[in-house]
Amino acid sequence: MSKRALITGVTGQDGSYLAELLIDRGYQVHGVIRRASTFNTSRVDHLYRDPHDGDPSLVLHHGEITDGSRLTSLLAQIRPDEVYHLAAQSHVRVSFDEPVYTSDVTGLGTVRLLEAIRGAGVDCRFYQASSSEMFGAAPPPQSETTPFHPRSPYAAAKAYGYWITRNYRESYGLYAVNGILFNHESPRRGSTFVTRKIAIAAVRIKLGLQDSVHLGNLDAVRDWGYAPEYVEAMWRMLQQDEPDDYVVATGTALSVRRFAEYAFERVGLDWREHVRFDPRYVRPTEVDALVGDATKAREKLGWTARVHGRELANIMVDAELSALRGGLVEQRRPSEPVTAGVTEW
Ligand code: NAP
Ligand code: G4F
Repeated sequence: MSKRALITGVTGQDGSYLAELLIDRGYQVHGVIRRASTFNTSRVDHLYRDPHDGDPSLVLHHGEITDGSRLTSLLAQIRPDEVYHLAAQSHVRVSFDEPVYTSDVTGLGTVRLLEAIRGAGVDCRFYQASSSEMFGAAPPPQSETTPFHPRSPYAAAKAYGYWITRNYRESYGLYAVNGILFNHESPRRGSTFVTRKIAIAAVRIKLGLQDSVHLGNLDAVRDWGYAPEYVEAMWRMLQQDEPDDYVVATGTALSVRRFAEYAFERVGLDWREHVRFDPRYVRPTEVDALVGDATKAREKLGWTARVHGRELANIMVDAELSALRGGLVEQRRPSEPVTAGVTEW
């Protein structure tokens, strides 16, 4: 019998890489997707097999993280060995516009899923997608012992998710872990996160499809890693003898400005000629610097990051170039409104 894993947020960047990894390791993966009027499975379509051709390795179920009764019925039906809780309203800037919704999905979503596990009486291991954003104003380097100081509704919601996960571990003996992941990116990153926004813009400018890109705070420092490596760390956390919490990071500090420099250099351009400032992208409170100390993950999980700053920028720009040349990337400008009045952060 193959192991069964349940992934919430399977249609997201991390969910898609994690599904690939688990299927490669012989798991049957069950993914929760939201019903939408348009297709939202593009990141996992390549993993889908027609169920008429045999037992599928990826099974998708409709579900909403705000719907506790649905989560309980899914748990009871699937009875997974491992649950990876990745679903979230994951955009920090958007969380300032939608603080209550973000708290509901990103914060309370975690306790709904934990209660569903208890309610369905399933014996499984649980991974919570915690975030370096929880450290917020705490100065780097940040490790598992650094106190949290959240600087956004998103970060406050993730801090709740972190503590409720620990509480279920301590109260009920659930094998529940927090992966405190620092920023990780890839060609599958949502196009409104800054690295992907920059990579898309650099390529489109190079190809003459747009002239400039508008950004906010260029001084912010992040520790950017490569998403496929980070899902390996998630899996390792659930294979240990005892549940624990881990920081996952590269340890390399890079500013937004420097990332833009690398991305534009990759296509032979000078970022200073194309990047414009737009105050709309400045946040009410900013997280100035996140740089992780992943010593514990290295020592206990045997995990270290291999891809760092410039190489990551190259991977993302190269992917954008080949996708655009292959006609796979949408043509609209990433920094302009999708529909009138809605800012694409
Ligand atoms: P992402 O690309 O934004 O994916 C988020 C996923 O959650 C998507 O599948 C989305 O579905 C789903 N989702 C959102 N709201 C939902 C709801 N109400 N019910 C059910 N599903 C819902 O995020 P990611 O970058 O893969 O990150 C995965 C997780 O790790 C998130 O919890 C994020 O907060 C956390 N995290 C990410 C990073 C990072 O740097 N990437 C770092 C630390 C922590 P749709 O496709 O339908 O929108
Ligand atoms: O790419 P970002 O939107 O990522 P942010 O806010 O660091 O959050 C991401 O990483 C977290 C882990 O630390 C995750 F938990 C979270 O889910 C998400 O994946 O912004 C990075 C930095 C910020 O300082 C922002 O102010 O880039 C700055 N920035 C400057 N101009 C911009 C822009 N960010 C965006 N999204 N768009 C801009 O135009």
